[in-house]
Amino acid sequence: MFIDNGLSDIFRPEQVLTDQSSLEKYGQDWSQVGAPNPLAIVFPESTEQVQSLVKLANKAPFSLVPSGGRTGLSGGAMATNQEVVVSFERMNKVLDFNKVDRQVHCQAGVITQQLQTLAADNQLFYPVDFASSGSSHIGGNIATNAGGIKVVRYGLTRNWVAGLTVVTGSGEILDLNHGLVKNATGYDLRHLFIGSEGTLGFITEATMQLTNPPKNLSVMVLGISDVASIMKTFQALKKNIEPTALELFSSDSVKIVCEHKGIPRPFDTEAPYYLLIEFENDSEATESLVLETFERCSNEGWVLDGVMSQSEQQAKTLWRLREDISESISHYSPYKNDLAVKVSKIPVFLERLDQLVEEHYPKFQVLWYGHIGDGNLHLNILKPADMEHDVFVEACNKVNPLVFKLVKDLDGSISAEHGVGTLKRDYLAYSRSDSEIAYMQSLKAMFDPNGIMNPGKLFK
Ligand code: S2G
Ligand code: ZN
Repeated sequence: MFIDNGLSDIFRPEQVLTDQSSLEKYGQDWSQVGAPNPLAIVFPESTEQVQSLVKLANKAPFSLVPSGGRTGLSGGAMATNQEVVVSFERMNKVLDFNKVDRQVHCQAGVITQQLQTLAADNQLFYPVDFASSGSSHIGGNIATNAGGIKVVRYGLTRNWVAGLTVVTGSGEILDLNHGLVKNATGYDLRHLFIGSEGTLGFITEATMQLTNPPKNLSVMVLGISDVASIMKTFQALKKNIEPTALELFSSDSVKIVCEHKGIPRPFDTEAPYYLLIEFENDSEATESLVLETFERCSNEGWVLDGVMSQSEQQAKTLWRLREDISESISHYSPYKNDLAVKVSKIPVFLERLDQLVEEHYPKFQVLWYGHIGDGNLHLNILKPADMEHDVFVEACNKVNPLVFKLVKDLDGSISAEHGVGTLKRDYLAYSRSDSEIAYMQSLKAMFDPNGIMNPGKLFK
């Protein structure tokens, strides 16, 4: 039975949903870890309404789970314990676009692709992009510091947040940095909320920075002969071009995507690994440099074959080999690792991970793909069709300590871009020291003294 808890004093009836299908839809994210069990879903229309809700939640009390596009993969937007889910679907307005500052001031519920299109319509570019950009919200991208496929050239969401309006867990509205390029007036609180996964308060509005679009992009896909040749080829290319994207994917990923999506293989040669390089093909000189490098890498035996896009359409089709992996493997209910090490440590990381996977995942199909240019690898273990999901997850969890120990030994991160949520919460110590975790918990207590903000995420 739904207890109003005072929500009707803040929201109109159509802004509060309690029907079973809405509770299920809004009470989970793409991680689907645990069963959605929220108390209600509310749809605020302003920062002030979010503030009234937070004040009420501190009094009632009840917990709050922020909900954007719900494309998260670590359980950050799951509501499994009678929390009130706060969806930003109704806060989806662009509030201002300033051509001089090249900034967009928008509400948190603006879809990432909407921002990308607004930028393009004004001959500008919003450079954070990933497969889920058609449904993810800017607010959620900021709360998880989303990365994606252009990080190697443009950095993460954090680099593009010029200002934030937040409501803290104690119900205070903070207007942070006001879009300023320079502002040396103490701690930059904006950067605490970026990547906070809704545990400190709500992001209700953002001022996003835009930039000049890249020119004349070409995409090259290379078949790579073995793990050691991946970074040798990458280094050889990096000497001559500043890629806008550098992605790795394994042979099985190509097979599954081409079969699932009915798209052509990049070339006939089968290779164990593939590198996708996107770059600004802005002159004949650049093109011939790239082709010379391709020749040299082939002569070294690092590259087995390759193709360079001759049109925008062909570039898009080559990108699908990488961008369609996630969706093409979802029916295998993959066990996802999202690991990162410094780029200089990728060779030793891949080599030692390869041995570890061989030894400990023998019967499982393992897909390697990810943003190798940022040192970020998504190691996805596919569930055998005849294996119970829980048994499979259990078997994968068992290997985590070995995988995370390897990452820790290399000063890497057990969650490069998907966040901690609940899935990586118990492994935080592999990437953060006890003192760091203690400081983070003190910050959480300061911004959210009653612990109503997204409880159980990041920390127990
Ligand atoms: C990617 C998307 C989610 C996943 O493809 O880069 O971040 O791991 C991922 O499938
Ligand atoms: Zn990724």
